[in-house]
Amino acid sequence: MIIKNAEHEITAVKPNQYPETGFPEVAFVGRSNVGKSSIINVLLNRKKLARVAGTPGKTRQINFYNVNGNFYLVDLPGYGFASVSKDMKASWENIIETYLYSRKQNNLRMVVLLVDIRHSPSKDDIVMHQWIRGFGLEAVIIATKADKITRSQINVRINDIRKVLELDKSAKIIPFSSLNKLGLEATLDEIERSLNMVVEKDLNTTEDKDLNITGEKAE
Ligand SMILES: Nc1nc2c(ncn2[C@@H]2O[C@H](COP(=O)(O)OP(=O)(O)O)[C@@H](O)[C@H]2O)c(=O)[nH]1
Ligand SMILES: [Mg+2]
Repeated sequence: MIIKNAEHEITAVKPNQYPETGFPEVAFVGRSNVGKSSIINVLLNRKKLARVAGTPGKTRQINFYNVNGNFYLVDLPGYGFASVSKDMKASWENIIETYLYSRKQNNLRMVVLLVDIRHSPSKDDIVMHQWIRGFGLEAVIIATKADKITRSQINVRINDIRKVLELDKSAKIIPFSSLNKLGLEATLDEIERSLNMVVEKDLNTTEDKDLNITGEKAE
C-alpha cells in the first residue's frame, strides 16, 4: 500500500470528538518542540500537513491525520513547557491520559514516544513512558534531531536514553532526523508492524492542498 492520501480529519479534545470509524491508529507524544509535527510530515511525505513550531506549547488538542482512508496518525498535545501554569499542565495531562485510556482497548496500536536525542529524558518523559506501559500499550521510542549530533555520538546518546527510561537491551530506540530522514524506514516498519499493514512511501511529495482544513492554529 502506498500513501496515496493523507489529510487532517479532525482536531479533538474530548473523546466524543474522536473519529468513530474504528480505523487503527498510532499516536505520537513528547515534549513541545521535540519534533512531533515534523515527523508526521516526513512519514506522510508532506511538507506542512502537520504544522511545525509556530507558537510552541499552545496546542492542547489532539490532531487526527487520516491516511489512505484506513488508519490514523495521531498528534497528541506536547507537554513540558516550563512557562505554563499548573492548571494548563493539568489539562494537558488530562487530555493525554483520557486519550490513552479511551483508545487503549480499541484502535490504538502503538504509542511513539519522542525524545530529543541530545538530552536525557525529562521527568515528564519518564512519567509518559510509565503511563504508556501502565496502560498496557506498546511504546516505541524515537530519538529526534539526530542530525544535530555526530554519528559517533548517536550510540552514546541512545544508551543514555535506554538507561534513563529503564529499557532493556532489546527495546527499540530509533534515532531519527526530519532533516536527513535518518530512521524513516525503521519508523515506517514499526508502524506497519503495529498496524499489521504494508505502507509504502510515495516518492512524489504531494501538494499541501489541505493545509487550512482545521482553521486552528496548530503547533
Ligand atoms: N535539526 C532538526 N530540527 C528539527 C527536527 N525535527 C524538528 N525540528 C525543528 O524543531 C522545531 C519543533 O518542531 P515541531 O515538529 O514543530 O515539534 P512539535 O512541537 O513536537 O510538534 C522546529 O523548528 C523544527 O524545524 C530534526 O529532526 N532536526
Ligand atoms: Mg506540533
